[in-house]
Amino acid sequence: MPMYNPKIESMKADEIRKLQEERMVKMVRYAYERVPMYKKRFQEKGIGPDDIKSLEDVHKVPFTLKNDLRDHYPYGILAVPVTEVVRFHASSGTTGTPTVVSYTKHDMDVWTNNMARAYACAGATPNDIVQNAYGYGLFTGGLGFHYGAERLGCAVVPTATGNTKRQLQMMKDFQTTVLCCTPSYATFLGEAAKKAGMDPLKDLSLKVGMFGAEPWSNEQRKHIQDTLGLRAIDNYGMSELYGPGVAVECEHQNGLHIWGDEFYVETIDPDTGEVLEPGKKGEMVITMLTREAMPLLRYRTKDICVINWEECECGRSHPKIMRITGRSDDMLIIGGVNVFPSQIESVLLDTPGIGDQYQIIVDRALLDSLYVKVEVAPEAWNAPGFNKDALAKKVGENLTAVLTLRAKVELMEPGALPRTEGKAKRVIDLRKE
Ligand code: DLL
Repeated sequence: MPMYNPKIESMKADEIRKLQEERMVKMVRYAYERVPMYKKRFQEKGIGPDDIKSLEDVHKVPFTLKNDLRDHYPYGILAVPVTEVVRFHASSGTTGTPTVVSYTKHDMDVWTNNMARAYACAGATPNDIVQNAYGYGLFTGGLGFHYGAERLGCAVVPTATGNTKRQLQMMKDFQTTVLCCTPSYATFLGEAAKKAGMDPLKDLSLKVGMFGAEPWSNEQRKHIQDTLGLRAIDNYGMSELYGPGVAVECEHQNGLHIWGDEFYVETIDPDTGEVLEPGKKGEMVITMLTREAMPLLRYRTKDICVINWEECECGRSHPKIMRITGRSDDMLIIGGVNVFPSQIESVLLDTPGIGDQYQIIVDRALLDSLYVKVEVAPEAWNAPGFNKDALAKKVGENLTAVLTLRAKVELMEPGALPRTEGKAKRVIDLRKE
């Protein structure tokens, strides 16, 4: 498959390392000089930018955490005047405060190029018709996949998420060849097509699926490929790292190429912070090498994976990350939306009449919705005129407002949820195989 930028994509590993080293040294100085948080962190460690002379020194650089973004909400990590920002996106923080990310014109260009590379890597060409069923808005999926496809020269159909019937109709009528959405929505689309009497293998023209934003398995991949008749490609990214387009599989579907000229990737032991050898499973830590608006040094993604520097059959020598196998924190991804149990808890605690015992149930059958069982506070339960349905509706609305996710709420009598002697089991994730 032709590369979008062969000069960069076919660089050899040692050339990539050299470029990474030059860019890393520059980026550390840039962040130190422009972001007070970084200057403070370096000074606390008793080091300065001069101590980072090569990639061997990177382990000395302090980590950045999601909470740092929350603590500096909204503009604290900006390294440029806000007038140079051309785009903001935001994703869920671990509590109510969102994580804001910002982009200069240069950053938008890098992101869009990364996405164009991703499409070409997956096997898309300028002749393709791309149906983009990721959410448009603050979530980076919609606009990221949109502009990347345009840059490659494809025709984009910006359907966004939902409205499945219309989605399928357009896919058929427009003869869509590339589908972009979460793997769970791809599965749902396949089932919905069959229910509507369509034979996706005959009626649709799909060739490539650009799937990501949530964990998925090889079995799920096989099922989607067999149902929709396309090559299902894994796409990894996160809002803090521009959005999608950080790493993508090629036609060999054997690990995701992470663009080494833009991202310096390490894996660490999540407990000790110690850097691990390539090939050892650990938490992925990424430094963006040319980000202008919001430099992030050694950002702890909390995603668990393995790095592999072996050259791929496709001719790319950029490092690969093998499929994400989990997270080192408790973040859940429901229908592509990131949810922290702590956010759910704070909504429940803030709703008058609600007790302090709850359970979060996540199941594939519920697709993109959340199911919460929660006890009513005894005073409210016993109050004359207590209206259970009205309270359940209120809790559901509050959860949806904060999480941007449909929520089904079941109110329980005080004491009805099981008590455990140890840690309460708050999350029941029925999706885990
Ligand atoms: O999910 C960006 C994106 C959009 C990626 C569309 C791919 C496609 P966030 O909402 O910030 O950004 O969520 C980032 O989602 O830390 C992972 O835990 C998870 N994630 C993303 N892609 C994958 C994947 C977007 N391919 C968080 N496999 C990340 C497993 C993934 N987990």
